[in-house]
Amino acid sequence: VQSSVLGFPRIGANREIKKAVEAYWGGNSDAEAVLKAGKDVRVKNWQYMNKAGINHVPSGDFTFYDHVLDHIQFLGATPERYARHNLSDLDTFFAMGRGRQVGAVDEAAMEMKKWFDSNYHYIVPELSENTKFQYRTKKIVNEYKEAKEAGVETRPVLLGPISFLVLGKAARDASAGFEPISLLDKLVPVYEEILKDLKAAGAQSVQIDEPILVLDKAAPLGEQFKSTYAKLGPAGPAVTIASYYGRLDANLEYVKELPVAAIHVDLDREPSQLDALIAAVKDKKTAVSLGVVSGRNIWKTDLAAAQVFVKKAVDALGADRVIVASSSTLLHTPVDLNNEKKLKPEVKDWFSFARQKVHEIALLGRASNAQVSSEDSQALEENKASIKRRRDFETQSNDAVRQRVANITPEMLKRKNPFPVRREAQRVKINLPKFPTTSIGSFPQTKEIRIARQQFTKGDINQQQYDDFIAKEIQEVVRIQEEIGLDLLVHGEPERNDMVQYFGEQLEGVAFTSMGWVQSYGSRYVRPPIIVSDVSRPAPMTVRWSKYSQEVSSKPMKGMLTGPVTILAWSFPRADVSKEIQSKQIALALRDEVVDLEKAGIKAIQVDEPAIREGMPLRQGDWAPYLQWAVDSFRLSTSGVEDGTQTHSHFCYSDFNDIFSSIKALDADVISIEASKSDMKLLKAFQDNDYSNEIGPGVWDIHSPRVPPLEEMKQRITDMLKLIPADKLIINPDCGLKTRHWEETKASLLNLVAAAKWARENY
Ligand code: THG
Ligand code: ZN
Repeated sequence: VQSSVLGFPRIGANREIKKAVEAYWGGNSDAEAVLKAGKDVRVKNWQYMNKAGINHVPSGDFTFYDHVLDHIQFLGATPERYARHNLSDLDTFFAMGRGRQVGAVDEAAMEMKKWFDSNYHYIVPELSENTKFQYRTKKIVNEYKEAKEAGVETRPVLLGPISFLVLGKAARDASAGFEPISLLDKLVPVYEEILKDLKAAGAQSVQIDEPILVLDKAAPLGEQFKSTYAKLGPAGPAVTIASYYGRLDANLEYVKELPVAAIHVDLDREPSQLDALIAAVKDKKTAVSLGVVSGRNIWKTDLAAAQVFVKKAVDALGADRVIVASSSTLLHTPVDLNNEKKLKPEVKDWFSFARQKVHEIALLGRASNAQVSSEDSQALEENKASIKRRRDFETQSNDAVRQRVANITPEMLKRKNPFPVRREAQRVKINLPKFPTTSIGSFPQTKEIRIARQQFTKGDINQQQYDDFIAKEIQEVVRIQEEIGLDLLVHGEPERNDMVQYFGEQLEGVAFTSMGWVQSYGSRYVRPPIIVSDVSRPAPMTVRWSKYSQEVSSKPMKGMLTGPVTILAWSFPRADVSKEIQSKQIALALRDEVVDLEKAGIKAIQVDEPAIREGMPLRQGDWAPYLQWAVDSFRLSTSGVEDGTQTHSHFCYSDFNDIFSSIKALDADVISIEASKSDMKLLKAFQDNDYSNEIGPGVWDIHSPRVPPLEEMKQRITDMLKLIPADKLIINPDCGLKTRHWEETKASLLNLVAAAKWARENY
């Protein structure tokens, strides 16, 4: 039995890569320093895994921004608008990832999309009939050689050609009906070249990731997989084809026939696929790579349970055909639990971050070969004891919370009256004008705000000083909104770091880390909260500042919360109870918060669910139960208020044509959506589906610093009114403003308010 890691976090244990690339972007260092920081992190990772005893250590998975973007570049698929500037490879790479406005060059970034059902974003390849793939840079073989020089034999990792194409999109110059997969015959020869090059450099094996194998859309691609791997299988080093994040299901029928050395499956997400896999390869020579150590969660692995899986495979296939592995790349987990100095020891004992997982995998490998040293058997005993302590804790849960979830009634999921009745009550209570203007919630997080928060965290200023600072910020944000003439105000959220972390820090049953950073995109990282037990709200979380903001304004104020589905999606969930239960526990805590806000005089409350789409199961057959509990959770959190209190929700990624009935079922009084970039197709769906509540499709794309002119906003409103009744239309930007600067924020909001005034006069 051998051991392998499919990929390791590339941010560095102390966020070295963020620091290096941001210093470079800011003009405070040079390319040499960036490249050196990259090499240092890579070498550290390789040596760490090697020393731990991992047989297949990954190389090539490192990136300064995104690994799909690396592939775009080294496969020669850099769009011409970036290639034409004759920048260095590094600068061209960053121009694609984050855009570039330097001198004569003014290029926007390429599109970014959520990676499977995770909170990671990848850069979307742009492809057309004109794409000419070539073996453009030697990143993969160079990193293999670099590892070898550092004394570590590695297994290079590539994103497979079929996943690369399927994850891409048609470029603007593609002809109508163009399908990226049609480029497969042009792409595979480049992969063959890379594999030959790797073999020449001495690589024994290579890992080719085809994560799309766990999606429904891979079902019709059997022929493409067969023809591709008929070439890649024998081209160079021994190929392990890796699926992860889900189950192969029927795709196993063709995957088992591929001429590869090994097939990897994710047994963390889908343990049930082991039997089918063993049966599928039993009469062949193919080895199985068993993803038993989670790449998606931070729980210590139950090694005894994992050993049962391994033994089953060894008994059926023989030890030389079994590999123990991480379920997926470890990219989604923080680097090192030992960096956490503030976690309670009994809680810390439950967790395992990337470095700890490496040891679990290596230990499982040795244990499966009956090569346990006395140290190893002690580690196995300790693991058993730790898992038992965790299980004991789980059963001593918060009974009151569990009772409350068990006692949820259908009435609790419903507002007191249907929307038309609520609407009249809200007209009386809030009295907003026609075409009311509002924002999505956050206002610019300035340098001053970040500094004050840092000073407070470090203890350089005390609670009183910090609170005074926040109060002053809120006053200022309120004053600016009044001056601009907005109708429904917000407090601007200066007191919040991350919209999920902020709530995680205040909820009981949720642990948070000080160094548990996980890459979200490029140099942007998040620290996901960890749900460790039953969740409840020991005290109001947002009432103080919302109430304060209402006290300093005569205009109505909107309360701002993150919804239960999103809090759960952007946290590490616990593994012992269902997501449905966890989501409903969070929903009940938020329900109390919503009611408390209402009691404090807040007349409109927004509960954001930007993650509702990405949280969907990867297989369509699994959607219905998810959507049911997701919708129920949202309704549970928002239905405790009186008719006159207006509930809002916001969705960042409004790609929800296929889940429209669920969006409708949320029954929020007002929803704001991103529509400024996508065309009016989305709004047509609202009309076609008889959506009857109020809608605010963004009139301003806040993801760019550009100030949209008044005429443009008027035109957008005119277009919207063709599909949305005048008495249902809200005027707002398409997302929160925390990443924007004040200058463009003020200018754009002034135009937005002027556009609404114009609409009132003309409609
Ligand atoms: N919070 C969480 N997940 C998210 C978002 C979020 N996923 C989707 C989307 N929003 C991702 N966007 C961002 C945008 C900015 C940052 C992270 C994710 C960011 N991070 C700071 C950094 O890396 O410097 C650290 C922030 C902090 O102090 O916590 O700016 O909004 N959970
Ligand atoms: Zn948004």
